[in-house]
Amino acid sequence: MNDDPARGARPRGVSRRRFITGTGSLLGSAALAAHVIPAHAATAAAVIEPGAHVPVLVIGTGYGGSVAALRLAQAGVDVHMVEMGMAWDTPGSDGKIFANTTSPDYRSYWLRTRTKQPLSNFLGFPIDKDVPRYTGILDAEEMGGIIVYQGRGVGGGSLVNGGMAVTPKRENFGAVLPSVDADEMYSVYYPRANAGLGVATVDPTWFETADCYQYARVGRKHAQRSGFPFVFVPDVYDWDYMEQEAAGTVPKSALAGEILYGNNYGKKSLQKTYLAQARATGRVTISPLHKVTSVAPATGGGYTVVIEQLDTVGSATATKTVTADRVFFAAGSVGTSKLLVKLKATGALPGLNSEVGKGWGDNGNVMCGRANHLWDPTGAVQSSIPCSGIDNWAAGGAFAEVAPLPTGIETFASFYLSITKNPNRAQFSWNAATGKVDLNWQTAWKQPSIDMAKTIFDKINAKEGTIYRTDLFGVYKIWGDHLTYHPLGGAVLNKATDNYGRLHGHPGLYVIDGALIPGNTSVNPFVTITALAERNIEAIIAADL
Ligand code: FAE
Repeated sequence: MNDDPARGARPRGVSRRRFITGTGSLLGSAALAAHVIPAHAATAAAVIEPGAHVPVLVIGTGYGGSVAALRLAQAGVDVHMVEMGMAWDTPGSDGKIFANTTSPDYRSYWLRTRTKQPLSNFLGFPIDKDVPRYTGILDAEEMGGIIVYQGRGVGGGSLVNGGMAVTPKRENFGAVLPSVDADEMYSVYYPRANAGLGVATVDPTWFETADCYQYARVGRKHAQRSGFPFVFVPDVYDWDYMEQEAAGTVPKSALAGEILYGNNYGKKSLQKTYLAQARATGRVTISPLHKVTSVAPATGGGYTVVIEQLDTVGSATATKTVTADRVFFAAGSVGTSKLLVKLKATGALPGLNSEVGKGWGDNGNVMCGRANHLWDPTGAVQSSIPCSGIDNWAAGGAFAEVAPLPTGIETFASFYLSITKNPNRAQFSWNAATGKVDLNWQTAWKQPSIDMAKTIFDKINAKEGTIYRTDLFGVYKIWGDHLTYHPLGGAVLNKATDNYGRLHGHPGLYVIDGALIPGNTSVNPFVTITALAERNIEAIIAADL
């Protein structure tokens, strides 16, 4: 019997004591995975009934869906939101709703029996481990040549993301959304989105002395010594709360390494902002653990929507058919694109045009680490919330987040997630043989991203006399080029839809999420997704309802 909680993940040749006191927190403890799983983790909310008729049905509860629900409800329209993930409002047997990044357990992954951690290795050793299959919070969806990480649950990506809330530079906006009036976006909708999301920046004075941002100060020093502009990046984390975490007066979240599998305190996810406001109108209800599988015109007007109710191992326990006068696709870039491509190909929505499924990009995401000298420690306790970046977009096509490596030990590593101007775009298509939707992205298409990231890090390494880490993504592998956190496109604005997200061919169907954005935002995407949704829903409410 395995009575050693760390045994499953412990690298060979590392003593048990060193493993637990050292890298143990990163590698995780199988003990947590053995937690008793609550039988009924879904809330007994007012879930949708078979045969129901709703004025508006929103598929998904991420940024686009939450904006749509709030603004429609404020305009007096009743909205029902359908979310395939869990409600994430009930603590597990450890008293916490969310699992720690350093110790993934049953709550951490969407229907996987083994974790798929973005940093798959540490000190060259693989760190993934077995977990019980469960409707967990992070989906590592394998789409052929790329793993697309997405949040699952009420709040969508806001549950798992770093909260970095970045408005693109005005001069880059024309390339992001060419058909949208930039003046309007920068004077009305970006400010509205930032206010609705609760965006703020770290106090620069506190930043200078906070132990948990030593890694960011080292990142700044290295960037500036190589002549790169270093910028503070706003976030939706409650910065006052983080200062209290550092002072030891409140339970820790960012300073306990929480992020990838949810933050128990401090982060203003959509559950605390747009969705809280939406629910407060009394007009918005949500069905968690409900997955939309079909939308088709109903006889007599509106749409027939087929929904599977899921249990926590992902099996359908009921199939419900409802009708909706209008349907908003807000299932995220991948979720919305997959649904629309399937519905067009199978004849459910024959009027959709041939742009559906096209224009998908990865926001140019690529990761890397650098090995610093012993006189440049990055800190044992690192805030899991990034607060800064290196801007080389204009000269080299890369904007790099100075990211944490919250292992709980000193690693002497600097870690970065770069967003790059990768020009490659992929397409979703229906595979009749498998009955699934494929994406034709190829791993080799990340090479431009690597080249652009190198414009920053080759120079810094040369200046500092340092080298790339080769132990984070495999054995002797420098680049994390197998994944994206930022899927965008697949139902591009003004192509698959009109200039406000109305799907061509089927009046009353709308796209209102990251699927509208053609593959890249030049920075982290959720502020742009939110601002575009604010713009579009305002026009839709004024003209269509
Ligand atoms: P999204 O938030 O993905 O919501 C879609 C929702 O629809 C999800 O809850 C799905 O479970 C649900 N859904 C899908 N299909 C169905 C269906 N058939 N039926 C019912 N429900 C369905 O969409 N962005 C930033 O700007 N800053 C960051 O710091 C940042 N960090 C990130 C870190 C990680 C690890 C990840 C994964 C993402 C990060 N992102 C970040 C990206 C950001 O979260 C993402 O762009 C947005 O969440 C996308 O918003 P959408 O509204 O498009």
